[in-house]
Amino acid sequence: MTTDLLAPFKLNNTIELKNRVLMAPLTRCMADDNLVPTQDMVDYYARRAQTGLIISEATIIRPDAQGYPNTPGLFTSEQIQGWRKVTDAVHASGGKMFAQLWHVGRVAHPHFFDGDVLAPSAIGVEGSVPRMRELTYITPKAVTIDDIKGLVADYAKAAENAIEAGFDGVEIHGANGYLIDQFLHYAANTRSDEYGQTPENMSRFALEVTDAVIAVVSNERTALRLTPGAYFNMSEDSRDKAVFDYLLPELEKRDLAYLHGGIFDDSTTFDALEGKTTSEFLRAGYKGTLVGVGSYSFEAAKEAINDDKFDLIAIGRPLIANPDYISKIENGEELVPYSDEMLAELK
Ligand code: FNR
Ligand code: 8K6
Repeated sequence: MTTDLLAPFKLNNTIELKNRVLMAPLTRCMADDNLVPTQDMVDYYARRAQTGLIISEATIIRPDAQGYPNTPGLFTSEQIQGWRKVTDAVHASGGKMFAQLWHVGRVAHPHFFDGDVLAPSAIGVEGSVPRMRELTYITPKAVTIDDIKGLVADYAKAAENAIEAGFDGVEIHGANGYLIDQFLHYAANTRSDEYGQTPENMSRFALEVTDAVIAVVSNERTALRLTPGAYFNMSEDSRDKAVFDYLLPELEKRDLAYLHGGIFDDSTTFDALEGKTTSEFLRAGYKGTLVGVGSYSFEAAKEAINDDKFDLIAIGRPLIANPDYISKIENGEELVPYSDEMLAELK
């Protein structure tokens, strides 16, 4: 029997999705100057409510989490009210939505806020802020234990704000070389205390954030995105695999809503992961609900899910190009191909 991706899927006792096709989190840099979602964002997300679950664009948990212009936040009452309009519109159109909670760590730039750029260790990234090339990245400050406690508390507060804003749950952004991922990779974490050096220590921050978020919104409304293979803002280290080998069974015990791989092309294999792709590696180490992502067509996703490679699919760029992706698939209509120029406007 083949699985129908367009049939409902029960995530857990709290959340049932109307189909297995998720909208991947997609940063669009279109919030207003107070980082509040706009009416264009309300309409953009509502148009995509046919997907089983919309994952919001990465949304910063506090000012020093920002590394790109006009990325929305979830730390002021104005931002919460702005998101409320988005979630109301998505719900009115029959959809569900999680907020992706974000801190970019060392990829932050002080152009956007007052204060230090924070990271596990004082190791900078090369390069500059996209679209603002004059802003080159700086060497971050290694966080103190007090900084870490504050960060964990602020992830939990942002999760609480997300529920107040009407989201059905949250996806913690632990992927793509941002703060949580910086703790998980040797290239960015050279700490000598209980947050560094061993897989257990390097996993501590990710697990503390996850547990703090679960404590306020419940495990059934908490998801996590991870990038075991370094590919963006990060370089590979052969020791990285051991960190994820420790982390994945720990996460399995938390019975999350789902675990999500963060990758642009899931055919990419990683030497540090014994030649596995992101979804192969996560599937081997984690038995809970897994979301696959990364350059999948609907047909390829159907095949992968039927081969039990993962349970749900997240679609990113094709959903930028086709707000009506689900009905096009249902009706066998041709999709509009994605192009980078489409990022200039919220359609
Ligand atoms: C992304 N991606 C991304 N990932 C994430 O975790 N948070 C984010 O905010 C963003 N933002 C973002 C913006 C843009 C313009 C692109 C193209 C991608 C990655 C995204 O969620 C997804 O993993 C990739 O796009 C691969 O999926 P597709 O597009 O091949 O279906
Ligand atoms: C202002 C620019 C918008 C910033 C978007 C940030 C979200 C991450 C998307 C960046 C794309 C990077 C692609 C890296 C692919 C590497 C493939 C090996």
